[in-house]
Amino acid sequence: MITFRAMTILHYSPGAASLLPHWLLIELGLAHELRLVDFASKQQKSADYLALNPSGVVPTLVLDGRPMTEAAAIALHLADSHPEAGLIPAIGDPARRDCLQWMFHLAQAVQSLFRIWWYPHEVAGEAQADSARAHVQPRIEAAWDRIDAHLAANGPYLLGGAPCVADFYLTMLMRWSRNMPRPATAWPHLAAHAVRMKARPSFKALYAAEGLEEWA
Ligand SMILES: N[C@@H](CCC(=O)N[C@@H](CS)C(=O)NCC(=O)O)C(=O)O
Repeated sequence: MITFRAMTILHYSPGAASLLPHWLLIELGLAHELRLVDFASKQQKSADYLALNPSGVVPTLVLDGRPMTEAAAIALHLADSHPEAGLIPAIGDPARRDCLQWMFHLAQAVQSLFRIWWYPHEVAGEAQADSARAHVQPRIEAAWDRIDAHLAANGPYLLGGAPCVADFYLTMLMRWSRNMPRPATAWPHLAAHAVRMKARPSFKALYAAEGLEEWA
């Protein structure tokens, strides 16, 4: 087990991909300091921040003086470092492969679609931004179809009866869809999953810490 000695620092922006590691830090009861990255002034592209996170995005988690990037990787690391919390099955447990599969699926097949939804000009240019969004919307909805069907058959959580780290990730991604034409909560099993995850005390603490109100 890894011991967190030096102050753990999370560079974040409210509601952004940093929400996942932030939520887990709270859920796991780990002391941490929050540092706001000001998107309005493009602080995420400043030389100081790029030295921590060359992609110029949040989150960055500084652990023992070393920066770590990529929300899904940070989440897995936090879950693995605190096995007592039961947020990831142990090596050798067959359920671990399902957890890893969901984490990579959410990162690769869902979060990446949201990147297009939020930043359509990156893939299609400013002139084609609306078209890129129109193309990505049904792909996000297809992802909800698939996960909702999985929860219907195997839920209420992704691995069955108890939440794992991927359920926290799923909740963050569902939250991002809240203003889309068909938010994730239009799917019944996803909606029930969101209600369960939002009932956790750590979710309320997360919202208070990030100053969030919508989708409470
Ligand atoms: N693959 C990265 C993506 C993170 C990401 O896209 N973060 C967004 C907020 S949700 C960001 O920092 N956007 C600011 C920008 O791209 O300038 C991760 O999962 O950590």
